[in-house]
Amino acid sequence: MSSQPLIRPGDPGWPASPATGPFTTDRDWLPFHAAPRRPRFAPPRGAVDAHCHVFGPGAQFPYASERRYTPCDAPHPKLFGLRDYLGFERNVIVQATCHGADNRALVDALQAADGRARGVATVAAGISDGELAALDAAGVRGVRFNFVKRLVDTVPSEVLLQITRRVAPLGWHVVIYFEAADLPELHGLFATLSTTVVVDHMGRPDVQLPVDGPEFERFVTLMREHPNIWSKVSCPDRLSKSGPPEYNDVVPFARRLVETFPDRVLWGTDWPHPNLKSHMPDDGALVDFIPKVAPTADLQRRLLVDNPMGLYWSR
Ligand code: 0GY
Repeated sequence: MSSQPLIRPGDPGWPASPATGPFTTDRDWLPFHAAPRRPRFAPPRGAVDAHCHVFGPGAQFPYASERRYTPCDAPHPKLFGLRDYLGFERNVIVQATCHGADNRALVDALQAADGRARGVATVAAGISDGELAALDAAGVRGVRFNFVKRLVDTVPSEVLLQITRRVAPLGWHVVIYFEAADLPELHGLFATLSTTVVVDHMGRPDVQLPVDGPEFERFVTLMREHPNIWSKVSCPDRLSKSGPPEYNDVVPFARRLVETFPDRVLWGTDWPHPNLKSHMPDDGALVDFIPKVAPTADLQRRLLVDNPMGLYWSR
């Protein structure tokens, strides 16, 4: 149980503070929204924010030397305060690249969550069985492989397959993050992963291309041909050209996945929204994106409750 009180939007301590410890937040870093509004859409009981992060605080959980960015601190009392404020009950916290394969901030957040958070870690090939067991005990249920070149160095496929073989017996899944343009090159690797595989942010489609055009069709076909592949219909703020607060150009892409694969989709805020350059989304507006892509109560319940509960809270 956390001894740290939650910090909600509207509380004096809510607005972002710079990285603490020996760290300096990047000069062009956009801090998370200082005053998100309450969403109009009320998530169903038991809703899960299945993609979010914790950053530091740097003084306690140092950012990794190999990181490509230094964020503002975004500690778990704020993440859990936002969870309550937006009407969610649980979080899936995804290890961010600024912490590399040092999962201590993630584990600390999981241990503070009183069973209401699960984690997706980043692990190196040399991780011991004992370390994997400790992550599992803390609530980690997956590993993340990142293929976005601005965020990480390339890891050889053999290493990723070796890690997959190590975590599969624990019942963990693999989360993959890549750009749509790189899917043809990565397709062979993804097709060989035998665990459940969850794709971040719909494989980052170019939403200026048609929703039934070759690029997005390639992704839909990947999901159709591989029933173990799921997608998060998250991050309209990263993908949209039409912009906030509606992100209308992203709606057809997310809605297509929700309607075609209703039992293999997840949704998340992506708080605290690393590396955004154009604007910082209002988290309340992001929640109001949900009924546009999952228009019925049944689809909303699967997206926000049944699917994440089955994947992350089955034991
Ligand atoms: C996201 C997206 C980004 C960053 C990371 O781990 C990360 O650093 O995932 C991004 O920069 O697109 O899902 O948070």
